Amino acid sequence: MLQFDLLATDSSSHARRGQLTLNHGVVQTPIFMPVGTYGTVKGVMPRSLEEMGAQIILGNTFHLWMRPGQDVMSSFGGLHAFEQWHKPILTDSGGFQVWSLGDMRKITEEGVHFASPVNGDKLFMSPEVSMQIQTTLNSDIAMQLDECTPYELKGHITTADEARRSMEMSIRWAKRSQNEFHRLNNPNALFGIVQGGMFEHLRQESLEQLVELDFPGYAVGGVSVGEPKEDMRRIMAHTPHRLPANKPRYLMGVGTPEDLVQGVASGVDMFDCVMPTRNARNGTVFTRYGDLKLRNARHKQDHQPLDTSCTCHACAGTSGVSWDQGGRGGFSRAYLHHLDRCGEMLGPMLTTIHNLHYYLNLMQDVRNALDNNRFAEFRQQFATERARGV
Ligand code: PRF
Ligand code: ZN
Repeated sequence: MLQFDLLATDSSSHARRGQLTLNHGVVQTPIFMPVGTYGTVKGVMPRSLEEMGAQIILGNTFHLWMRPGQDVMSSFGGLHAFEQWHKPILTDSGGFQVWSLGDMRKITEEGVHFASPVNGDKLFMSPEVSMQIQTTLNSDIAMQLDECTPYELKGHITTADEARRSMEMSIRWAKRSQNEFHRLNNPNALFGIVQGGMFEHLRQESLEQLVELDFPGYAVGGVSVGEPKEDMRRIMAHTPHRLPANKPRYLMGVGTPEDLVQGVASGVDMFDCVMPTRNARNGTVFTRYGDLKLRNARHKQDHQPLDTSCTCHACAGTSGVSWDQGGRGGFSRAYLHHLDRCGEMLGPMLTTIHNLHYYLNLMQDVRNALDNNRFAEFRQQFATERARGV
């Protein structure tokens, strides 16, 4: 089941404020979804995710199929009980992950043949298999199996002909995914995925054919796959707002804070990206005033928190009052720099909490701006503050 209610629309852009009701709860949109590939948002306890205001997280069909496998997932009745997260979950279909295997796989009309990266076993992923696994996982939102059209392969930039063939196969896989999803009586919601590479006319064809299949929600895939930023912006400006207004729109694997705000303005309701969690583990931190490289020696003696305006547990400690608002501050840049130098696990745990809090809070600010009819003003201020520098 899925219900989507549009609460407000912005007059200066395609931005919308909405509410998504799923089997495991209600999600306020626009929303960022933390990535939990292996059934864990790396280094973060579910209770911390809740504290940060996470409403829905991602899981990965491909990874959970490799390990622990379908039998274990089935014995738990799905992913929620297994990973102890009781709010909504969206699972990606495996299309993108299989694609990332490179030379280890062979894609045919029937599906994808590949060797397990875990033990070398010969495996086969088809739209039907993906739906069977996602049904076992009991995710609130399942994704169709698609082929993520690459931007370039070994120096060759994908042509319109190649992008068309790939997009047309994804449409056939959308139908097969939908048939299998219904055959299995899956009680959740299945999203279709628009492909078409960097070509607007192919994106248009893809979305029209998917809309005919009447999915309860739609994703835009095949962006942020190594293309120049201007290509990504071009597709973002073209596709999302052309999808049905009464259904949720999800931009897959995007992006920076600026991309998210741009995405909202383009009419996107849902985002996921490994950037906040992965960058946290590499010592790159997002703040209101720009990005901060924790490994830089200039932080060695800095007593300020990562983000002086932030109320996360890392920046504000248990008080929840930011440094700028007169709080005593939480963990200092100096301390986090030290933890990183020593390879201590608390370091990435705290930077991950901060980065996710930043992304989730950014979307909360976006929702507040939309509720109060001042999204244009918000965008301006956001851009100015982010450009200031930490
Ligand atoms: N397809 C699927 N998952 C994805 C993508 C896609 O195109 C992307 C592209 N950015 C991220 N994750 N199934
Ligand atoms: Zn913080």
